[in-house]
Amino acid sequence: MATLLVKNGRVITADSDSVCDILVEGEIIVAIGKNLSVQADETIDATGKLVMPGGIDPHVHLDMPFMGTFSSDTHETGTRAALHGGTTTVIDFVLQKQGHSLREALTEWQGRATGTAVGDYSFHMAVTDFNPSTKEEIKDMVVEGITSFKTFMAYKGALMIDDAQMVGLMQEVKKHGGLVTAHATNGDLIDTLIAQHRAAGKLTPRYHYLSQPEVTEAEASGRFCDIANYTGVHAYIVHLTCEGALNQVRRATERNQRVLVETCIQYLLLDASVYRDDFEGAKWVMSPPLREKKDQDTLWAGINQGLVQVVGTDHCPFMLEQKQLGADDFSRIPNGHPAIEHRMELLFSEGVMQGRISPQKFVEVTSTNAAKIFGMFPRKGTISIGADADLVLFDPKKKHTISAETHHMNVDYSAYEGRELTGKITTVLLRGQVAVDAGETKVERGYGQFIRRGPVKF
Ligand code: DUC
Ligand code: ZN
Ligand code: ZN
Ligand code: ZN
Repeated sequence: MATLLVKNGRVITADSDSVCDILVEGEIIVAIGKNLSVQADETIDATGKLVMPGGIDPHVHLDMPFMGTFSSDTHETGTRAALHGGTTTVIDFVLQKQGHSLREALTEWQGRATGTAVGDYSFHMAVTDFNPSTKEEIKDMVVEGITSFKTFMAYKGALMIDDAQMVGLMQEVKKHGGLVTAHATNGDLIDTLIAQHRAAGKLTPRYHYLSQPEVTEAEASGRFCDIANYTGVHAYIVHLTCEGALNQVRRATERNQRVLVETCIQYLLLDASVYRDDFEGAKWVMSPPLREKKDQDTLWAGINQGLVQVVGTDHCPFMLEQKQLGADDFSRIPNGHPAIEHRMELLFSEGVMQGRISPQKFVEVTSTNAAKIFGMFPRKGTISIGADADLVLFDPKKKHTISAETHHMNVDYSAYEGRELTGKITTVLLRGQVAVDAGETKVERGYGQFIRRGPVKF
């Protein structure tokens, strides 16, 4: 089997930081040590670079039917862009159609991703209609390696489940050792505010934001924690954005409950000042919306306090023409923004280089914690003997600027246009193959594999 030696890099994992060599054989790491005296088929000199585990983005929506259109990155373009940004594994959401089975939805998503994904991927199952027949399918999904079940507490009529379904789902998932995750916002409250704004002729992107105030998220987050506590299931809140919601998680810890929390890069770096009465703000129309400076401070602190374990993206890109579906009505703007490619470099530059988080915390929240929570550890999420050789080589000094002109995502704008970053990914390995080097993709469509997952190990 072919061997590859990554020499002399500063190797950073969630629990170590030292200059050493990594020997890869085939897809797997087989040795780690200082000055390994081996003759490999290929050697990469990583002197002066950081070498970190390939990123895991556990929150992406690729080729997803949503709000009358499809998110614009396919499994091919989305995973390729992810690789350019050091993310070697993504977890995408399969959406059950209400009135239909989980199996049908899974088959549909497998049809889109199999043989097209460039990077590794897995699926969460979004249960949008929990009933006696879907209840029977939960164990089948676990057998398929799909151990996390997503719920929407909003988007009534399309995706939302009620509390009765929530409790039933949690009880069933608990039996099979799985995890229940939630888009935790109060759908009824949001729908009421949207209707009030529309009735008053308030139709610009700013009213998207004003229809989802902090209370809509804090209330649902608290309710989700409470029901999860009652059932005892492993629980995880996706894209948590604000102080009010994180305080509900903090409250849960006071009764010795642990609720796992993901935030997304945009909630750390961008704020609600982008929502004005012109249409430009549509670029950042997402749910939940961007929040305030005080919420950013809460989230950075939450990461260092261990209350926030994961930084994902909720990558859900739409072309500007698709955003135009809501030109006359904010409630029809497809929700979502593109970020899959820049999560790691943004977090490194704004987090590590600005002294807000340590390099090891960076590895935890971009990779290791997601691998543990979503049942892929230690195959993914670390640099250890026997793990997949998913490695990111990072030049911490190199400066560059984000632009839609140069990104790889299939979307015609950047949510971070013109932002200057310090630190650039130079080489990415996925299962022992050089997947990206000096800005060029080195693996083909179809190289990405479906990753079967096990129970929570966090
Ligand atoms: N929020 C978004 O912004 N897009 C996709 C789905 C979601 O919950
Ligand atoms: Zn059907
Ligand atoms: Zn969501
Ligand atoms: Zn999402």
